[in-house]
Amino acid sequence: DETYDFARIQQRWLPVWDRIRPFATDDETDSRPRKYVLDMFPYPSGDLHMGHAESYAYGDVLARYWRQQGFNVLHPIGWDSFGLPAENAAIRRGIDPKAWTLDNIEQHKRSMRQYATAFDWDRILHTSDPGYYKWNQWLFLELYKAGLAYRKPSNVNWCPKDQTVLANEQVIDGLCERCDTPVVKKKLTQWYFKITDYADRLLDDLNQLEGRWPEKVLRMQRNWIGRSEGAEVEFEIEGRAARVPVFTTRPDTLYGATFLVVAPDSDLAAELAAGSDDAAVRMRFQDYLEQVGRMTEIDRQNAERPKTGVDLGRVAIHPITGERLPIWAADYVLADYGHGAVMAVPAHDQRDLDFARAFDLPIKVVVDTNAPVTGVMPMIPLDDDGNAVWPEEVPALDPASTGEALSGDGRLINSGELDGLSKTHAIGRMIQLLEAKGVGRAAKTYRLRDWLISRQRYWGTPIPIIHTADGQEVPVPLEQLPVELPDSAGLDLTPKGASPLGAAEEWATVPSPIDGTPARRDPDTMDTFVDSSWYYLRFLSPNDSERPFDPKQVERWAPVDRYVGGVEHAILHLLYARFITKVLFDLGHVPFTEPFESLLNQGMVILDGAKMSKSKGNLVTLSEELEQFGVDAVRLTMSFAGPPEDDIDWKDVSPTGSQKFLARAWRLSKEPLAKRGTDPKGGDRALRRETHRFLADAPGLVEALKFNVVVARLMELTNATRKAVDGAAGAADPAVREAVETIALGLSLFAPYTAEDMWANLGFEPSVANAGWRKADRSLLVEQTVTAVVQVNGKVRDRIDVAADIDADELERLARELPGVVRTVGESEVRHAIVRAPRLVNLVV
Ligand code: ANZ
Repeated sequence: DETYDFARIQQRWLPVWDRIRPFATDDETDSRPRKYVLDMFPYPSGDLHMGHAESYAYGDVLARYWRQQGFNVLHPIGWDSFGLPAENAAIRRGIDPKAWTLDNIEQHKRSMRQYATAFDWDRILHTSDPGYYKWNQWLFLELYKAGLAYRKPSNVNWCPKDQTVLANEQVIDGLCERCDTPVVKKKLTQWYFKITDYADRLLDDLNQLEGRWPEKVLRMQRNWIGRSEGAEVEFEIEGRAARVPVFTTRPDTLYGATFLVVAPDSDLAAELAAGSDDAAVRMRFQDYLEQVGRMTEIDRQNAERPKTGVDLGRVAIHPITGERLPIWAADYVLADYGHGAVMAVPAHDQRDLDFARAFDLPIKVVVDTNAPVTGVMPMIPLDDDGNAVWPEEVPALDPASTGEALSGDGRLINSGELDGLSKTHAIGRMIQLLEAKGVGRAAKTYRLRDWLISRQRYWGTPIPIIHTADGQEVPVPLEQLPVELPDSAGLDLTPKGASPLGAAEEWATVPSPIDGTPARRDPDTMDTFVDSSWYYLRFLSPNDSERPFDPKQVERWAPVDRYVGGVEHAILHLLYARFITKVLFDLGHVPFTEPFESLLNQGMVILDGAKMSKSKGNLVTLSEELEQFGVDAVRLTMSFAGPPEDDIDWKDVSPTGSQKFLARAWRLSKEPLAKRGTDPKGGDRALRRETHRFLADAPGLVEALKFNVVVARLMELTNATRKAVDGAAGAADPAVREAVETIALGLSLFAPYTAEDMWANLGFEPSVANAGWRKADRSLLVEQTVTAVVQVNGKVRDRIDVAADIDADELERLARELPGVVRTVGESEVRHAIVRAPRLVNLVV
């Protein structure tokens, strides 16, 4: 049959691959160099969609490429199968989350197999498997023992609709990331991982990833960690024993501090208000606190909003001047940043200025922002004729009337010993002064918060802690892990603000590991980001029941060479995985500190410039595309669309075009070609050059992630081959066979079914995926060639086409291998070689 029929080809090769398992990774006996290519594992909800198809196409190009290059490649897949999607779906349909999850995993597996993903099917895992989450619990206990897991009561982000706590990272513009409900604050006792201990390392180590991770991701991580450098300044409070610290990035402006502001929802505000003699103050504070509690995070951080606040009727003492400063509570100060309190410098900070103007508080200028800071003249703007345009007048240093804070650099004024210094010098000097007086020091603060891992939901890893009747928390002994989830039957999973596990009486009641008296299991489950923070290690020994990962295999494979996935994980997942890797390093479990050597974030598949979604009704369904165009055409289209990090508008691409190209390539394999193994040397030279150019260029292009260029080059090679077949060379020219074999090898990265079928047509055994890349013959790459004459003892014995710029050594080497030369020289020894590159070689024997 001479027509390209993708459905028939798919049917033909799937069972063969099932049998020969081309992507099983044998690591015990294999001494080839290794590559670990990892696709972010999916949530098993619904069938695969266009986004998966794109991402897996790219991961596969890389995995298949390294295989062809002779590497032992690990390319595993699993499912991130705990979490709200499963639980919510289960609640809506009244079925067991476990059954629902397993069904979805089966569906995914079928679709991935059909999509011909190059996964090692012997290493699959899913995180809701007790054999997996046992090790989440182990990990939790490792952190707990190291003092990195702790419980504290705190104001947490609460989604009133999902009835669950959210990490800061899951609150997007004040809304729940899942359901867009405004998030409110709620006081709860929760488990945290102390990621803030690692803030500096998480930030500084990003420098190592420069050039290997997308710049955008590095920037997002840096902003998320948000290191600010400045000072901690302590203020004495009248009627309070301990001083109150504030964090400031501008200690140089301390002389301009005219009041303090504390976050209303901080413990300090409550304490200060309670300590006021004035009952009216106490009442006003209570009212204000309630008002603030009703507000969403978005409102609160909106700088445009009129400032609100209450005077707490308390007095702070300025640490340098001894002035008495009023203390206010206001919601523009956040309870969980810095120390939850600020020294307000209204002349130089806009928020403080707005507040001071609203409540008529003093404003004191301490930096002359008109004064030049360097010895050099300030830049004077020039007009079109090049004449200096002198400012009409120097702007007034009067923020009280202009309403504009003077935030720029300048020279210090009204600041005692700091007068005349620039901002930078004044910051250094002030820190010295504070340190000398023992009332402050250089300090850093971070936007990063500790990682809240408690969830009041059923479908997650139970936290392996037991609470005794007398209030102690006791780790579940290792030999009792996993703490398995109780059956969901009979449990009410609908969110109520407390974990459904607490109601599983039989499960929750256990004897205390200390003395056997009745105790209770912690009812919360872990954030699923714990599961995905280390899964890349589990793939190395997924069935090991003795330990989370085998150190020998870790040594062999980890860290991941190439991680492929969506930019939506740029912050949360990657930050947590980096953190956990550093913890595991510190605890001696892994020998490296970064999990992912390089990262590829693919763009989105969109339609008509818009994100696809069910609700918008602009969904392109993967299964329908596959049905219509075939797996290979869809995969090829993804790779051909453009650089992988760009979005693909499915309106602008042509799976039909891809399909036509594949048919053209495939038909070449059906031509009456030269016999397998025919030496291509005498074949059509122009075509051979095209073939070897492709072989030479494709590896660099794949490694630079220019998949689309590789596909374009394959199209060119296909056209050139067709021309040779239909032209003077003819199908039987050995250069044609060489070209078609090369096309099949190249296509094996992008269109595995077509490539396999071509390979079979060419007379080879499956699988083309493991055939091995061919080395380009360099001598064919240059356009300019000359024919060199090769003599033995002065008699012409052979001729060879070589590059015009070939060097003498190379020419001699090639000459010695020529059949005519080998025949003549026989066993004799070449005593002398006269080489005149590029035209003549004379061997003297
Ligand atoms: C005095 C001052 C003077 C400030 C000045 C700025 C300019 P970043 O850069 O984001 O770290 N701040 C400190 N803790 C705060 C909190 N819990 N809530 C709201 N604001 C807080 O910002 C650091 C600055 O933000 C600090 O420096 C403090 O105001 C304020 F001319 O102190 B500054």
